[in-house]
This record gives sequence, C-alpha cells and structure tokens, in this order.
Amino acid sequence: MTETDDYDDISLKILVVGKLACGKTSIIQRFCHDEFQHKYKPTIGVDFNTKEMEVMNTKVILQLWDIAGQERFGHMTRVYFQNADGALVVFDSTRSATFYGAKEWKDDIDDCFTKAALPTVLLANKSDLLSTPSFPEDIDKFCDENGFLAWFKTSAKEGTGITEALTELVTIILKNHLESVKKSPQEGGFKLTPDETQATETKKCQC
Ligand code: G3D
Ligand code: MG
Repeated sequence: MTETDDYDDISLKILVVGKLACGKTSIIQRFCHDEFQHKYKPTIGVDFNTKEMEVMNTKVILQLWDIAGQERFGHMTRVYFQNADGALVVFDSTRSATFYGAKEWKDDIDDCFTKAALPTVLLANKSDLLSTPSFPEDIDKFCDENGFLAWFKTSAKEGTGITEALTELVTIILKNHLESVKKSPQEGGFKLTPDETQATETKKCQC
C-alpha cells in the first residue's frame, strides 16, 4: 500500500494470476476499461492497468498486475510479487485443469508471503459458459483449506462478478490495515478517513 500525491488516496498493488487463457487480461480490461475483446495477445512477462474505486469511503487506486500465465517462472515471477497488497487467482470454469493451476499459484504466493498471508480471492471465470464451475471439489471447502478469503463467479465477457470480487478484496485489505493501526498506532501511516489513521504494514514478499 503506498501513499499517492494526494494524501487521502491509497494505491494498492493487486496481482492477477492463473493459467494461460483463463481470462486474466480480459478481466482486467473489463474492470479498467469496461471492454471485452476477443484475441488479446498472450501477455508476455507482466503488464499492468490502473483504475480508481471507492471502498469504505476511501478513494483507492488499484494497480492490477497482469502476470503471464504460460508457466510459473519461479523466481522471475516472484519479482513481480514484491510489495503486493492482494491477489486475484483466476481459473476457467470450463477447464478443471485450470482449477488445480489456481492451487499452484496460491502455493507460490504463500511461499512468498510467509510472515503475513497475502489477502487472496479466487475467481471462477467464464461463468457465462457454465453456471456451475467444472471441478470435482466443494469450492467453499477448497477455499477454507487453501487460504482463499472468498470466491466469485465472474464473466469478463458479460462484466459480472469482477467489481464485487475487487470490492471484497479491497475491503479486507483496508480492514487489515485499520486493525494493524489499532494494534500498533505508533507505526502511523495512511489516513483512511478523516478520523482514522492507517499503518504502513505492507505485506511484502519475503523471498
Ligand atoms: P489470459 O490473459 O488469462 O491468458 P485472456 O486470458 O484474457 O487472453 O482470455 C483467453 C480467452 O478466453 C480469450 O478468447 C477470451 O476472449 C476468452 N475469455 C476471457 N474471459 C472470458 C469470459 O468471461 N467468458 C468467455 N466466454 N470467454 C472469455 P480467445 O478466443 O481470444 O482465445
Ligand atoms: Mg493475458
């Protein structure tokens, strides 16, 4: 979490990860530009887009980091994890293999953020094609067991579920910061609302 030029604004770095062709780029384009195009070029390395949103009466600038899903590049990819405030892990509701890919990405994130878990939400994308995601497990149980805070059905094509998922993720991030300020007010930091201050305890990658 970083302070922007305007003192009251908060900038959050959100990772968007998952296997190739799950719809990561489409989700980001839908959220940031309200558009959906077929045939985005496969993302090489990393790309990012920003969008402002208001959560808990706070203006938040979201940086959505679109991380290539071809393969997880081990330490290379982890460089992009640094200073992240949260993550969206995406799978394709129509391809169960991508669901297990989501677990691998979550494991990578957990390996990196060992001191404090990175707030992470799971997205079952392409819900316009399949209302019930294609995987053999109870997804609530899967989220509990693997440390996902919540999961959402999304469709980048129809523009559903994405704002809700990001609102939930950002709410949790902001509440965590408020809690940390209550515990260690001396750390000081950001001003979330006129009455509340905010700690700067960012969940840095510990790799
Ligand atoms: P990636 O960034 O995860 O690799 P992309 O995935 O965003 O490039 O999307 C991969 C393909 O899935 C694209 O189709 C894209 O149009 C499609 N897609 C993404 N999200 C959705 C969705 O919510 N619903 C549907 N029906 N399709 C989606 P192409 O045809 O370019 O392969
Ligand atoms: Mg992409």
